[in-house]
Amino acid sequence: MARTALDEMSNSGAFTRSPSTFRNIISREPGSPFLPESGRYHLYISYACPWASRCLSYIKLKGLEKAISFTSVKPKWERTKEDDAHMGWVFPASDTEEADAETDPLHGAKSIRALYELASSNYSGKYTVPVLWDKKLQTIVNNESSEIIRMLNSEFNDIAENANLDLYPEHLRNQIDEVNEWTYDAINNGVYRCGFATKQEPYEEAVKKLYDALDKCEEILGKQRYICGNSLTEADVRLFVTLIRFDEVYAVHFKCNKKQLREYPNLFNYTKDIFQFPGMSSTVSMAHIKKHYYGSHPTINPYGIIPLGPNIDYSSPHDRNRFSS
Ligand SMILES: N[C@@H](CCC(=O)N[C@@H](CS)C(=O)NCC(=O)O)C(=O)O
Repeated sequence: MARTALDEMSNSGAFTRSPSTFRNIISREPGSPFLPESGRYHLYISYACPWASRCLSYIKLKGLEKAISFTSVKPKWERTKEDDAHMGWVFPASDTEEADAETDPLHGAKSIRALYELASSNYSGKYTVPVLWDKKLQTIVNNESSEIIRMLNSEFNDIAENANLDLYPEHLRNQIDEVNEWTYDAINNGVYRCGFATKQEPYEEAVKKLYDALDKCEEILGKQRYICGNSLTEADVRLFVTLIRFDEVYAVHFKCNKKQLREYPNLFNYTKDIFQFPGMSSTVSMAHIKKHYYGSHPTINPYGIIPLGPNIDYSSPHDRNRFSS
């Protein structure tokens, strides 16, 4: 049976995310089957999805828009086939049906599921975004955002407009890896573990871990501009995609309401700072984000009502210039 994240609940009531399956690597190494050629790859995203938004952020930050095309699906999950009950990401029927969503320019596919079925006849995992598609070999290169961003950072520098921006510099690698480990577990995936828990205990465990980690970030960000020092790194992009969704969605939909993000002065200003980094605001569609979460998880929000607030203006002034960068 076709699965979604809503099926990844253990008997203990805890949400357990399964690993991604397409794990090919684009590399500049001679002889690599996936060379970083301009125009060869296409990134399928949903503006709603934090993992896909990481990848889109890299396209914008590295200046790869001319080299790598991208398409966003519609925000709300729909039936992906008439003859089964699977709900997932679908493309609009026309480019005018939904703002910021487009038809599939490569195959005219109806759904992300259809792309996985084109790439593999016996795929049995979830039909997730992001999907990095190879137009040359007609297959999925990789569907794991943490790996896609590494490739976008380092392998396309011959064609990237901002080749000098290195978000995973050699001297910070250990620190970035260490921060990623606890922020992924407690924050990026942590909000899902709060929201998708079906029993009180795993929910409380996830909430505790989440707020301990947010408190830790708040403290670090009281001393420096970014999470690994005074320059923007991969660890910031990874944190940002969750923080920008926090008050508008996770605080309500995923019951992460012990504290709102805007009650943390450093974290809140930091989120604004990254939002205002050139290119970043174009990766955020709050309309898609809200439509997706509130509309696609009927077990959590059966009537699909979208709360009207809080409508935070992330382009308003922040105080992060007090640190050098
Ligand atoms: N490990 C993946 C996770 C991607 C993921 O979970 N994407 C969600 C959207 S936020 C998805 O497409 N879910 C589809 C489903 O659960 O059926 C990554 O980081 O790339």
